[in-house]
Amino acid sequence: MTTIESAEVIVTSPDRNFVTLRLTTDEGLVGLGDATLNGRELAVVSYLRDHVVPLLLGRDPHRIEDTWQFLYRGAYWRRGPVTMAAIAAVDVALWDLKARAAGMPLYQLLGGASRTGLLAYGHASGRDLPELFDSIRDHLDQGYRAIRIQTGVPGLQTIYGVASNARSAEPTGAAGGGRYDYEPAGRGAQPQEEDWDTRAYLRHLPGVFEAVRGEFGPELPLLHDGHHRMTPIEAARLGKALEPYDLFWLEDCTPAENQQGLRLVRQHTTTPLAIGEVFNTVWDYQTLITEQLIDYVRSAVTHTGGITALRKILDFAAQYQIKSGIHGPTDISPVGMAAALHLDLAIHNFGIQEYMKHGAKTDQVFQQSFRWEDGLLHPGDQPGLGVELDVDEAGQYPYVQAYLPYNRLADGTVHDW
Ligand code: EZ4
Ligand code: CO
Repeated sequence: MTTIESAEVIVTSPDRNFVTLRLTTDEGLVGLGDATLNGRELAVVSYLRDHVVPLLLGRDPHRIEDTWQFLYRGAYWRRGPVTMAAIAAVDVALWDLKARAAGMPLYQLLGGASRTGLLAYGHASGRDLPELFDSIRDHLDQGYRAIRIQTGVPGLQTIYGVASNARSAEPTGAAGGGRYDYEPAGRGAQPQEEDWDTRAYLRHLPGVFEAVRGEFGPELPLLHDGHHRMTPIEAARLGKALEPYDLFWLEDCTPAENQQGLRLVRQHTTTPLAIGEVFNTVWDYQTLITEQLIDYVRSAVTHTGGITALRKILDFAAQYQIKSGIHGPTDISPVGMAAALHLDLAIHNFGIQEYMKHGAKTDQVFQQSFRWEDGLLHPGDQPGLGVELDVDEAGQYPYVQAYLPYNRLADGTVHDW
């Protein structure tokens, strides 16, 4: 029997922090898993190094389902982002290893390709309309066929999703400070404070979409991320106001820990809804899926227990005509992104994939084999995930403390970010 001989947790910060699990078998087979949890990276490092790695050594790497159940049920303490990110890293590394052993790209082991390529959306943003239009054109030139729209709001200084509002002294911009790429984490010892005003946002946003449709026409799929800032009734109002602009989806319109809150939104609007990037198990979706309160599942492979678990969530969602919209910001490493692309290609109920380019240094640390073809993404045909980690290069970039920002209202109250 092949056994896992070593399990290394590799932390690197080329353009931003990434945590990678590398498993090696006694026969020299390797598997990589992404364990990055933005702003809480070292908690997952400790979970893996101190509590999981000792359990992996000597195990049969081919028993993926059994290892998942062992780590999930064996811990006794279930769910939560740290636990599920750690389990995901092991799960993805085992799938990578198995596919490399089979000499096949991972999507073949998941059932083979269900399509020729993957519709992906990029992040356009601007403080005002001219800047936003430039950013949309830039993304169209890069080949994107679907675009997320985030803009500044008059009266607010800094706002989620707008790249040109560089907050940190040393911007960690995804493309090395590139103008349009939004990197939410700021390096430094304290999180950056942003300001928020829901009424100003609700007044401003419909006009932005009207202008974008006026300039770019009716066909281009447009998305928007509300980033958990509205109450259900505010979200309902926004969804209704955006109906004339035919959004592909409105994301995280309200925090969804209380899944029943989405009933209220759904009663009022036909704008498609996407939720789930902060979720980590199928139980976070139970009401949302069975009552068909959402249209897209937003989980990342890396934050939901890996390919084994997300595949099950998406198969469950498929019975309710709900599709995938896998999370893919820069805080998903190239390893986690590759895992998403293989899963996307294989499942039937694929919807869209979020895709942001990583920085140049990141691309040197992680050699990737995915490709763009006619505006569609494809994970490539290398055995496994198709990603190699250059450990020497990774070692050039030690961990740098970084946090996600947080919000305050005008009167100083902390608000959801
Ligand atoms: O803010 O991944 O849809 N994408 C997002 C992201 C999240 C970050 C947090 O780490 O909402 O930009
Ligand atoms: Co989001």
